[in-house]
Amino acid sequence: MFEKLKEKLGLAPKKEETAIDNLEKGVISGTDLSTKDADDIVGNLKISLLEADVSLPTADKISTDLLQKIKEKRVKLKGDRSSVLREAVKTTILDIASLPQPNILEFAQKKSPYVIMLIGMNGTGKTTSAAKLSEIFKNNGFYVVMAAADTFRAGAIEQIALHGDKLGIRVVKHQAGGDPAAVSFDAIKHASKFRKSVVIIDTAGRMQTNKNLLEEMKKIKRISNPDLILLTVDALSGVDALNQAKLFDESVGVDGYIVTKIDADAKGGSILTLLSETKKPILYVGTGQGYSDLIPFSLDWYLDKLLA
Ligand SMILES: Nc1nc2c(ncn2[C@@H]2O[C@H](COP(=O)(O)OP(=O)(O)OP(=O)(O)O)[C@@H](O)[C@H]2O)c(=O)[nH]1
Ligand SMILES: [Mg+2]
Repeated sequence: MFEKLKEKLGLAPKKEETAIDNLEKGVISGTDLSTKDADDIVGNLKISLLEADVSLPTADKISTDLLQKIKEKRVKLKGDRSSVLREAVKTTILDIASLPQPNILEFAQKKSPYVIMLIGMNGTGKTTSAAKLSEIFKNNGFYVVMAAADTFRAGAIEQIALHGDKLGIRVVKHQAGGDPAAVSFDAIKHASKFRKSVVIIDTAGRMQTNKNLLEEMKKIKRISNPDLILLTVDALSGVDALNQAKLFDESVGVDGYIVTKIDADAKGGSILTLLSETKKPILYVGTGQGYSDLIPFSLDWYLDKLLA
């Protein structure tokens, strides 16, 4: 997914001139970079960020801060130009998007059962992420229970039950069409019998317009009182990622994100937008369809890929 944004940022080898080529040329020719040159270069970079699905306010902030840094570092740019420039882009984004990175394995050590509720739009990867998270907790010595609280979509209960069978993880389920809050309640009750346990609640996918499902989600929250509510966001959703984050945060409250499908051909900008505009952490990223394809997010890792 990183190639496109990298290319847009002018950091991938490319035939045509990039913003960074232009910047380097200004320095190589020995002339100081004029204010207009720097403005042009950063202006191009801003367009590139927008094309890579970064939101306007975030692209604005990155551009303004980067311009400032380029001006400050003009003399040093005469040395190792590319690395100085990369560093400037990196520190600009770090300043804007760094957040403390919560470690949920540590949180779960302190409370049992530790309850995680997964919410999100249809098809964003809730059920798959529930299975992947279960595997992580199981491998760390927790007794894990998945609550099949998507009683709405046909086949959803069977889908999560199948994951449970494959992983050897207990799935608490009721009938299709049943009350998802009651399923969650039963899963928590079951997990309470174990000393070090985690409950992962898989909920039904919601469209922005579906008021009933939004109400149902609030009820699950009320009854199960989750320790952590994670929103799954499909990396391919681009600029809509922010709308989804706002909608779910307003309706039920979101503690952080799992950004899924970053192995697909996404542009990657939604990650920066989510971090800089909602100031909520991305806990994990989904990198494929296998159970082990969920890795803890780190901004350094993301930027290393982006700026490699
Ligand atoms: N490539 C890739 N595919 C993923 C990833 N996460 C989920 N998927 C796939 O996306 C599809 C939808 O995933 P689900 O987990 O069923 O999504 P959901 O949010 O539970 O969907 P609904 O319950 O219908 O709302 C499945 O085919 C998953 O295998 C990921 O990180 N990478
Ligand atoms: Mg699902």
